[in-house]
Amino acid sequence: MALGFLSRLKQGLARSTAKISDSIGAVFVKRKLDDEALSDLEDVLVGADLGTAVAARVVAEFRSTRFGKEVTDAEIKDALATEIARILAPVAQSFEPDMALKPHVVLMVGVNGTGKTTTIGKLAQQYKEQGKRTMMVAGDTFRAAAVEQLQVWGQRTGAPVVSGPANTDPAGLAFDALTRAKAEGVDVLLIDTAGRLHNKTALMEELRKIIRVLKKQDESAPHSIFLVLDATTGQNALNQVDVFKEMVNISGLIVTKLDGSARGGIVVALAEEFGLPVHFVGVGEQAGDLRPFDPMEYARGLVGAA
Ligand SMILES: Nc1nc2c(ncn2[C@@H]2O[C@H](COP(=O)(O)OP(=O)(O)OP(=O)(O)O)[C@@H](O)[C@H]2O)c(=O)[nH]1
Ligand SMILES: [Mg+2]
Repeated sequence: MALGFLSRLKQGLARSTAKISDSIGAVFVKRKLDDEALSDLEDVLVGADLGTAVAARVVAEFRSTRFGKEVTDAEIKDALATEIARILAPVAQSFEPDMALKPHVVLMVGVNGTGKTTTIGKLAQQYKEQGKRTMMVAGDTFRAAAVEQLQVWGQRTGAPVVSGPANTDPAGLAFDALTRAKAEGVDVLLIDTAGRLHNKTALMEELRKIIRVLKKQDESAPHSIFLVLDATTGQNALNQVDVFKEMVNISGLIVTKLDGSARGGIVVALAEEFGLPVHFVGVGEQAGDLRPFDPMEYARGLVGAA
């Protein structure tokens, strides 16, 4: 049976929730919010990957509004969810392709294994269900398996996959795909890229070349560049944003594998540090497990607020 929107996210976040919720439960069994309790709370938040800046701010907020009062763990969770949702609200921007562009060109970038190819497949599936026409580009021409992986999604969704022989220039592939997408009236062109090349400079050159070549045909392309981050890497995701921001103009983030991780708090740290839009979160391997990002729902799910 298909799980509803909320239960799916909740189930996905279960590990993060248990970690935060249990720690708060242990710290706040009806007690006064004093220095020691606040310090314990800060430890819980840092331990849950929210980042030291967020943890300090949340604790300062609690100090100014509730210091010396008796609090229950439920009250703490409620207040915490509200605080976290406030941090997340500005970055929670759902993504809708601009149907007037024909095609809206999306470049998917990120370190290897974060979920770029899977995310492209999930998006193709969702767009198919919405009656949008999608085309995928197997821009990771390094690995044969990468092309096959995309072709599986192509078969599932009926969306054409543009690919070339091994080691084809991905920029040329992207250029040809854009020509074809325009001719065929495609709504969304999803371009996959390699996560790993021999070094950072090579990867940067490759990504920049894809962008340069797309612009020859359409000055405004790519219209979106999504950086895909794997939540299980925790704080390392912050470094990846730094690295990729130097290479290309990231328009938004997608955070995957929240289901396999106790590090859902990383989304809060990302929001605080970069303020980049978070368009989707991945909570599983099925197409339906790529969810738009709702700040209050996420915050309540994360801390285990009822
Ligand atoms: N549990 C879980 N697994 C995911 C999620 N997103 C992707 N995966 C899995 O993560 C693995 C890597 O995903 P890929 O899509 O191949 O990652 P990639 O970024 O394309 O990797 P490279 O092509 O090697 O750069 C696959 O086994 C996916 O099924 C998610 O949200 N949850
Ligand atoms: Mg891939």
